[in-house]
Amino acid sequence: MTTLPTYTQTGQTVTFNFATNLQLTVLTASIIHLFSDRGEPGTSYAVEGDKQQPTAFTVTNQGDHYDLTTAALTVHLDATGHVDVDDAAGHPLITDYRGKRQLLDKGVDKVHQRLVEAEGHSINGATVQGDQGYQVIKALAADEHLYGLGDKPGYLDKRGYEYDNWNSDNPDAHLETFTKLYKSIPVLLGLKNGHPYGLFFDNPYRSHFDLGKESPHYYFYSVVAGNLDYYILGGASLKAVVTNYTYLTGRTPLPQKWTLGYQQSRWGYSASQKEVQAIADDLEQNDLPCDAIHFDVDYMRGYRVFTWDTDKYPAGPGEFIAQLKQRGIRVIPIIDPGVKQDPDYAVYATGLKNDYFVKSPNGQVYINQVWPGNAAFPDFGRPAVRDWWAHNVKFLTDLGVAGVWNDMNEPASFQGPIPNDVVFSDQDRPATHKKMHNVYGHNMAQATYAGLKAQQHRRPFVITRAAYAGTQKYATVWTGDNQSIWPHVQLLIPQLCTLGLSGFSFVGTDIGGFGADTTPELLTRWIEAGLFSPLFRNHAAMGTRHQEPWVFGEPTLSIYRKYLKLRYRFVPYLYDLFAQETQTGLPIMRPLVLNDDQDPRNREINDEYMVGDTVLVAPVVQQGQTKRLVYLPRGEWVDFWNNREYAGQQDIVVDAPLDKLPLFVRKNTLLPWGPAVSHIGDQPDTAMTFRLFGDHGTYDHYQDNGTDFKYQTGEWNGYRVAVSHNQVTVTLTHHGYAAVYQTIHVALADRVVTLTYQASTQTYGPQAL
Ligand code: MIG
Repeated sequence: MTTLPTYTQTGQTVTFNFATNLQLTVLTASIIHLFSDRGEPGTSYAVEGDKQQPTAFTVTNQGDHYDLTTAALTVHLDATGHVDVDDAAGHPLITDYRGKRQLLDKGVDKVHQRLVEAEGHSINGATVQGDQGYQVIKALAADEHLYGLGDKPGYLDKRGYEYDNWNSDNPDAHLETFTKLYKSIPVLLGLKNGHPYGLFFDNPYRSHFDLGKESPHYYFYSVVAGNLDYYILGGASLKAVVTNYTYLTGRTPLPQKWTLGYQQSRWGYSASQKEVQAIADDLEQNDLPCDAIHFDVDYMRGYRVFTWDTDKYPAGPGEFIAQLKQRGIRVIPIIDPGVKQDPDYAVYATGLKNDYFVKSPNGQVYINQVWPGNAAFPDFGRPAVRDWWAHNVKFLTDLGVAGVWNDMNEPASFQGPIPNDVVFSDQDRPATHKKMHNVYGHNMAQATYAGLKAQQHRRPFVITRAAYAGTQKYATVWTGDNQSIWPHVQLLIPQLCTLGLSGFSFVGTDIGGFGADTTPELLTRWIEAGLFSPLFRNHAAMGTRHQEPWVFGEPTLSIYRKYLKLRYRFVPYLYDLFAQETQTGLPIMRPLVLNDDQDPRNREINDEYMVGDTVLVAPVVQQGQTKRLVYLPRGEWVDFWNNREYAGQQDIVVDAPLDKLPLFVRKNTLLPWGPAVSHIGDQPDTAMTFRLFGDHGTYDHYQDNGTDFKYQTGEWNGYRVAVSHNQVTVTLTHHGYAAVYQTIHVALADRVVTLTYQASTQTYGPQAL
């Protein structure tokens, strides 16, 4: 029998003396870091700052293994280095698989395999490990569900599929056959026999997950290089696991309130002032609320980033942006990483002079092609390059833009992929594209965030396509180039919910579909299905059929308008959820399983989602369907449209004609009900309405100026609204923001009760019923 290794303990780190040392660091009772140094220098891009909290734990020798025990987890480590994790009650969560992998038999012999692979097809998706890689194999229970991994397309439960982490821009229709997309977020959430846990593999190199596809007995993670570096996450519920994961990798900061409004986009609008003007006019004339128009690559001078083609903007871009702003419309321009190779172009010349671009191994600036033709790629891993980029953002903020949309930052390239050995920096150390690829978009987003923050003193609005774990601290994400096909309106539910489980709360898809031609019915169902996606943007590719809300006439226009107006009613609720999210990491759009992981029915629902804890959305995602089955989770439910009440834990059939999004509210819920506005201004609201669903309810509402960081020094108000059988009360639970609501309306089933603010006592008199 192998004997147990000795160990040393320094603070909360225990180092076990194997041939290659294995370190366990207790960060909190529910977060344990497992690390084995395989010679890779550098620090994490996902985890910033010291996350260790003073935590009690014990290490005990159990004869054939050690137990490292905290209040929430026990890690068993045996003499051969196997790691098994139980929760505090002794339920196994994570168990090393002791057997050998059994490669999937795909019915191909060696000769054919070589032929097929020579044509570029992959037979066995498993990462080729090379001599620097390793794999981690964990046992699967018969009853085990696996969630997470960011934007991977497919279903909520990822068990039975395989995935790769290598940020990729692939224009084909994203379906469950895809193993990779734009983002690499190597976090798994599991429910093993109903017991929740998480595993976060913090290694940016190309990695692969096989989640019980190769075998029903195990799942594995493999990676081409880097240290063994992962986090064991516990928690009494999936919610607690998400809270722990976002404690570790960070949370989406509170956004500006207007960013929750509707946004209109199409690749091509920004080719001229006239075209954008026409869109703004149409929005207004058609009574469609809207907060932003996005400017795709066409506004630039020959696709040169941080330039504006002033010939196409007779008013001048600054003046035009100001005019739109006056009409309530903000401008979000796109910025790609590729800098046009043009010695007469200042951004390129400066980057070249200061050595800010990535280089071929021979020392020459590496050039590939993107929109501007030949282009150089900023070395975003370096702090100095991020600072430079942040400073470049000033060109746009000086013109008055409201945010920046980062695209192509996988990084994508038109002239073949960037070779692995191109020299990219890892902070100030030379590294390779192989290592830095998956964090390129992350670092670009961070630079953009820093630039906006420094110049605007507002909460930065950055949208990014590529991301790594932790990018949620800097950017909103969208799911890239979907298509106008029914499978993509279906996909938005599990995909956005999965991003939420993976730490990304501010997410959205291109409503109507980016590629291909939409249909009136598809567009209508999309605005319904995506109604609560925090990023709420209609976007389409140049060359596709137009899909602005008015182009199909009636009834599309009226239905679309009805849902835009409904969205604005829900904005204060969404904003409250964001305020909570900054404390809990819990996403806005949630799969049912996140709110209740103990109801087995919730564990595989792909066509319903929840907004916070109280709103249930069951969109129609099939062409031609006008009725659908809805599973109502535990509790009691009120049909939003007709107040009919239902008991939970049953399936009901609901009518869903084209103009109806099936929507339910948990019985006895109060919700804030925003004003009917066409734009979300920076002016404070003087009144707020709350709507009661059911007979009684309590609600905590958050208010601040919706724009800057003053809330962090206490400039916010908290309100507790309560409706009981005999009275309505509103309590100002925190008063730090001067613009307190003067009036509060509470809409009950049969009447509206109004309370007025008494400045002298800072109270709202209770109202007897
Ligand atoms: O190669 O800028 O995903 O939203 O409209 C395409 C043009 C580049 C891809 C983005 C899309 C954007 C488009 N871009």
